[in-house]
Amino acid sequence: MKKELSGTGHALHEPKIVAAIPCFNEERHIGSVVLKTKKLVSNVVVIDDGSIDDTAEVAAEAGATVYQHRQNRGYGVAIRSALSKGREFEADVLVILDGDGQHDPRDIPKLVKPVLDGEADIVIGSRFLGGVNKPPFFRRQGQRVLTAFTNLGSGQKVTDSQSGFRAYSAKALKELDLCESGMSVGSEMQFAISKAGLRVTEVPIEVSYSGESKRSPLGHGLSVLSRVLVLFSLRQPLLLFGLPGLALLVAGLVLGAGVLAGYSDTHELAVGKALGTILLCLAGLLAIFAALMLQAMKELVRGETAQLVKEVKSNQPSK
Ligand SMILES: Nc1nc2c(ncn2[C@@H]2O[C@H](COP(=O)(O)OP(=O)(O)OP(=O)(O)O)[C@@H](O)[C@H]2O)c(=O)[nH]1
Ligand SMILES: [Mg+2]
Repeated sequence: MKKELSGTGHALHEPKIVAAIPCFNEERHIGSVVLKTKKLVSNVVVIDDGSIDDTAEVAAEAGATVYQHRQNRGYGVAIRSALSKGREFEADVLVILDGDGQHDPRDIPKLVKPVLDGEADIVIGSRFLGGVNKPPFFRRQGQRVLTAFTNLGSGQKVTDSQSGFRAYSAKALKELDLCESGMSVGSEMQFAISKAGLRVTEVPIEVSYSGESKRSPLGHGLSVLSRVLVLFSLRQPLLLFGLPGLALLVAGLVLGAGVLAGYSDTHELAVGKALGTILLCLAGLLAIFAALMLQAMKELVRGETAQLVKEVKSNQPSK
């Protein structure tokens, strides 16, 4: 199949571009997504995550290679399967896009280009970089909150941490190591990108939000946010817990000093303020304790991983 990429001008061989499409009950849209996508890439793989409709049949009929999970295992697991299919197909570039028709496959060349040009390992299709069609207002605000926390926690700044339309280089396929099984995998990827030192860039994409959302945006947002906070706390415990803990402790001590000063002047205890002091100090100390414990765990795991890597490299396990 001929690729319609142009202007990349450096490939010594025809680059192998593979598209992977995670799907859960997408029989209505997947046929047209596959038909549009296969004009632009070498192979289309549909990851059917235990759909109970005819997603797999429709996708195969349209010309995709279908890889099926026996039961629904979640979007994150489907993304991991997609990355592993990219490695299996020895893709020079793997593009992942949604199977519900919200992404426009005609944007694929735009996503693939920075990887082929050697400028990026991961290209994120951003809904917030000047595309005309943006997600509805409330979902946009939720996505902004998730992106803000993900950026702060991972130390990697992007405009759309939740986008499901991305391109990956062969290097990124080799180095990305993910564990999340739900929709928080996009955020986890940002932490993994930052850890692996991969280069990221974003390009604007168009999205179509004409249909009803399949899940409650609030429930979805909160579940992703809770996972982002867990990832954040594991990566930067001192920032997430230590700093607020210190602030609470200082506020408690300042309030306590006021209570003591008042008591020495009037010999009357301001009970409310005294209780506030105790609460603030306890909360602060607890947060600082949590930060130190998490930091110690993080360093322990890092030390053990480094030791393991050393052993594997020298192939001589220590006694
Ligand atoms: N493999 C897998 N894919 C899923 C699952 N849930 C959703 N998907 C697919 O992942 C893509 C994105 O899911 P959506 O539910 O559309 O998520 P979204 O686009 O963030 O949310 P909406 O705005 O409601 O469309 C679609 O292609 C879905 O079919 C799942 O549990 N497993
Ligand atoms: Mg969708």
